[in-house]
Amino acid sequence: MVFFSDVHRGDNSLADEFAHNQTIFAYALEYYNKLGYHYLELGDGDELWEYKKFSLIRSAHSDIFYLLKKFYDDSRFTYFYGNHNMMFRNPNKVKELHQFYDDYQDIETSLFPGIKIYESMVLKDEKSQKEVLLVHGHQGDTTNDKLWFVSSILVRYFWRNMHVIGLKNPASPSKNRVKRHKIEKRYTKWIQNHGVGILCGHTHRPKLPDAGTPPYMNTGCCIHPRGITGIELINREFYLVNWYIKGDDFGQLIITRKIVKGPLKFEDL
Ligand SMILES: [Mn+2]
Repeated sequence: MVFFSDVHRGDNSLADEFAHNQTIFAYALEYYNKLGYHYLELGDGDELWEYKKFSLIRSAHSDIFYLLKKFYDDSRFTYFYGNHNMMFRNPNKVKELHQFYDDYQDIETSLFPGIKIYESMVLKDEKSQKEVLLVHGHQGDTTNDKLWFVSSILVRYFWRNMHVIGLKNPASPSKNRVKRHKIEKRYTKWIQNHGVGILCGHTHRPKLPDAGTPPYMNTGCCIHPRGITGIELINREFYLVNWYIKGDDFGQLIITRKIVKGPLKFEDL
């Protein structure tokens, strides 16, 4: 399995914070698809606060959706919603994911027919009986959970324009360290109260814990200035990975994958 979250796919304009990483993300998806991974996207995959219509995002990143469709058609794609794509709680809105208009062929064609949108899921290891809650993570953050509608309007009409001129929202947990720590503390408390680990996104801060500490894992995001981060689960072991562009010995740019931390065994959670 591979987990990414907070891809924030947008319209490929200057306001699209994912645009500069799309080549890296597409290459990573190709890698995971070839190796038969199941891709779980833990929320905020599509940036519906800034762009109301999913069709705009679909056509701006058609190469990415072409790859995602390969996973989906092979039952290896699971879509969770986060605060930025919470609109997909509405079954009518989900229909926008079922098909799209193919400009080249001039026809409506299927994308993710019958897709199910999840808020959360529990991943249970049969051998150790340990459990991990898969969820986006805004549930531990009031402004982004209960007040999501107000925040979404602010983002659509104010912050989107600010992004174009290079300014970021300082109150967003992804940009604010104090807020991020507060949310991380809440996750840890929840883990201790429930005896279940958490694997989420939302804060944009990647995290793989040490064995014996509270099992709080975070994928990080795909809009970082230098590459994307995610979590792989291979043979009951978790790895935190980073994909980025670097120069090789000949000065040619290559996309590369680095294990930042791990392995962390399921039984050590
Ligand atoms: Mn979020």
